[in-house]
Amino acid sequence: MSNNDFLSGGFSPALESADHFTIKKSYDLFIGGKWVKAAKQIPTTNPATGETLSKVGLAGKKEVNQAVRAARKAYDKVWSQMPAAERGKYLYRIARLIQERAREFAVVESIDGGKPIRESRDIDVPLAAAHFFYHAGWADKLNFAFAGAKVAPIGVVGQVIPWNFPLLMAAWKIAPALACGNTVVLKPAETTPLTALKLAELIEDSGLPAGVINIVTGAGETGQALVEHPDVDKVAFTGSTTVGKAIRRSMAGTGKRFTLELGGKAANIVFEDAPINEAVEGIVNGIFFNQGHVCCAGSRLYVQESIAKKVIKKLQKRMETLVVGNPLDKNTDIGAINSTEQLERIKKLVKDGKKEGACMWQPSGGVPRKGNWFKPTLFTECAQSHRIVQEEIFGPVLAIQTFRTPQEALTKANNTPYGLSGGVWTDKGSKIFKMTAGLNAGVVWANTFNKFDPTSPFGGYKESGIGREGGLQGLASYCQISH
Ligand code: TAP
Repeated sequence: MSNNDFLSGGFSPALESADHFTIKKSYDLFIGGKWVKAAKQIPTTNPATGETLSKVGLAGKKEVNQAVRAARKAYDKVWSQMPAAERGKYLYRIARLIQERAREFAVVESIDGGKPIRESRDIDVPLAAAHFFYHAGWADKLNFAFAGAKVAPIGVVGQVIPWNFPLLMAAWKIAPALACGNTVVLKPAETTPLTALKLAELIEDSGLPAGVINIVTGAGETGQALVEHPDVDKVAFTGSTTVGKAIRRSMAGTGKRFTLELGGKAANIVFEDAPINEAVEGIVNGIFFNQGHVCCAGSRLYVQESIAKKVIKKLQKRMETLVVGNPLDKNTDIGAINSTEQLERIKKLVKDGKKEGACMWQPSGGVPRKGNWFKPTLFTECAQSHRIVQEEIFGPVLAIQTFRTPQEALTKANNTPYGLSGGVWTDKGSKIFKMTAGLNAGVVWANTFNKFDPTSPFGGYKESGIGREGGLQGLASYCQISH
């Protein structure tokens, strides 16, 4: 596929170069500081072109067992015994190495996952480094974090992550675990293993003691073998609600600690007194960031009736300018859909939206010929009962409804099995307080959307999961705290 097969929205292509690093033909598993062959391998592809990028190990029960044993040994003999300040130094080193190799990580993330280079370069990679920096600082200050308490690590942590923020999710999980003195076995998602494997190479370079971080690639069964392993003391899972529920069931009665970060269906609420142009940018960022493959995406828009027509018109005008195309092109706003399975799921839900009577609109621009693409899409005339309003689509699809009073907005926004995030746009501070207090969501943004920071706890209510990651609350979930 040539660059001309992609669209650049009328701009000349501005491609990020991909010639400053190599992706190996195949990768083994990273266990106990060594590269270990798996009995089988699976391919990972570029969703923008369909080409196979590499083959990675498919870890089975045997390899998962080997990784957990390596993590246990490293925990008992090295990591839990090491002075906390020394542990912190390793985290700082990893953070700096991520910064040094930021361009490589950004490009690999975009090639393997489909996200626009502007996002991987400006959000995923800097935030991944920030998570290591932040938690490095806490490593020798845990007694101040939880003043008056006795703080101890938990042990071996099994971590399973999804494909929408592969490197960031790895950092988000590994950094606090290590800072608190635990060792980890991490399972990246099947469709996006490459940045986790690049991270394993970086970990080797950092001189981190063998077995402190183990990375086992594979499929759902690999994740299952990890979370069900009897010698794992804590499970940290980010993924779908369906799998999260199955994991929780499997852990019942085992005494394992766990945090589950699951799906979402956030309400983004725009009042008539909101700064409309900024709100439109916030709506676009809320739903089209990372192709809508975002757990906290603002996928339900509630607009006050008096301004609904105006907002929808401005939104459509803005959507006409969004460039769908080559993830490596700096002009691109919306990259490739992560996998053909996810593309099929989005198409199916959009079809159901039309069938149920909602009214679909898409901008006039095209999408590239090959690869997995879906145009930014909005639906009006939606009802609360529609599938596109109730279910997580995890794609660039927005369902719009109107409201008249703040109470109506709250009632509609809270009418969901999820409770991860939400947004409020208004000029009035009092309305912000009323709405943020009334929304059943773990994170609520006011006059902005999709802002992340390692100091800020993130997590959901109801079917969006249990526990928090980030900030002091996230740190607490990786420690045993006794008074
Ligand atoms: P899942 O299908 O649930 O997969 C997540 C991870 O779990 C993948 O690594 C997957 O492996 C693995 N897995 C699959 N079956 C498993 C099992 N039975 N036991 C243990 N692990 C298993 O989710 P996804 O489609 O990758 O990710 C999208 C979902 O993640 C969305 O619902 C999204 O909202 C949620 N998400 C939530 C958050 C937060 S913070 N709440 C953040 C990001 C994403 P394979 O890849 O090999 O299937």
